[in-house]
Amino acid sequence: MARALALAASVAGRTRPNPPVGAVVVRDGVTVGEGATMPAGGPHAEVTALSEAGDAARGGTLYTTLEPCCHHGRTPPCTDAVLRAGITHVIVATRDPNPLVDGGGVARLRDAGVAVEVGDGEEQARQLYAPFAHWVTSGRPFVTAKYAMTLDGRIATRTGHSRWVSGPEARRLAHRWRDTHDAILVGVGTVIADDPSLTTRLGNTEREPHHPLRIVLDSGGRAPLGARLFDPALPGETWVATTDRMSTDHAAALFERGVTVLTLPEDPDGRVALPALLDALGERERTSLLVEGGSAVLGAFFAARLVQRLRVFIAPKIVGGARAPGPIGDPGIATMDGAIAIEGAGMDTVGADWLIRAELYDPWPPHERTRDECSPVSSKSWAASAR
Ligand code: AOF
Ligand code: ZN
Repeated sequence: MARALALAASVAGRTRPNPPVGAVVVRDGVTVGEGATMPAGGPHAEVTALSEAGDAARGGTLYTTLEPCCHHGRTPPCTDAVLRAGITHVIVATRDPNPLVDGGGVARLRDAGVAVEVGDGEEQARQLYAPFAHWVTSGRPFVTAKYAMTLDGRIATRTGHSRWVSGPEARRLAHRWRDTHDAILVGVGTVIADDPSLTTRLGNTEREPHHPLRIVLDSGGRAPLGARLFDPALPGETWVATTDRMSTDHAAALFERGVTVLTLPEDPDGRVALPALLDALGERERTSLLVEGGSAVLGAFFAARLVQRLRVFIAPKIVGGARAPGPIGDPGIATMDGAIAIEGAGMDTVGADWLIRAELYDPWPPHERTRDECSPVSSKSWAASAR
């Protein structure tokens, strides 16, 4: 299962909207086939592993990080491929949170006489599939809020200087998060202040980077056309999420640079309505969104309670200053009893910095709602009825 989880991690960020799965076929103690999920429409992990194994799969064991699917989506059910291959044991890390599967794959295999065990590597698998679980059940991307602050809670000095708060190890880890996300978002204030490129840089020792879809929240069209983000030479895509307040000339100039302009409803303060943005991203099959700031944007996401996961670097340094900004902007909470409570946070050290990790919401609480048969509906008709 460790090998299957490593295969799954190797394709994280590259399979949307499908969850990244790893599968290994073992026969008489020898690995005879391996696979990882291909981009949507391509074969699932199990199918690749089974076809690599060929006849050697007969009587063998399949390790898979996610329950084999039993429905007809873009591809046929993996359970059929498992049965055809003559596999007699299946070890699954966790059940598929997709309501079309959700236990139906395990039930289908057991009905056919295959011995199925669920739970080996479950904790790691649940971490990996939290974004997919959230998207497939809510239709919106799973939101991770990320920021780096000093020990006195500042994300920049009083002059706005912010390069860098955290050290090189923390910044490298942040690039690995970009690598596994479907989309990344900043506000127009960050574009004006920092002129970021928001690409993924993994260093030359690792794999080919995946560049998430870059999104700028810019309700009035203030981001300068010369910003790095609008350079047509950048790898991957850039979108500007805006409202009717952006002038048509500005929208046309962005379009000319290859930028997609997404015009969305306004919230009562005249900013882009975040629920509408998340719905639009979910419909376009973006399952995970990394929100990198600045404080106005993080404030809006927290105020609307739209954050699922928190990743905070704390640098052992102090800058002070009553006007030096903190990570979460207006409006803020009035009294301590209204504070957003963070439970079960964990801490690691990353270089000289601390990393606080917390889950604000479990998209996939343990539940007994296990299907005892496969769903008769196809993904398409289910997705249509869910909206
Ligand atoms: C698996 N193995 O490697 C993955 C699975 O449209 P399709 O046919 O590609 O099916 C997508 C669904 O299959 C997806 O929503 C999830 O429930 C499951 N993903 N299942 O057996 C895999 N990626
Ligand atoms: Zn499948």
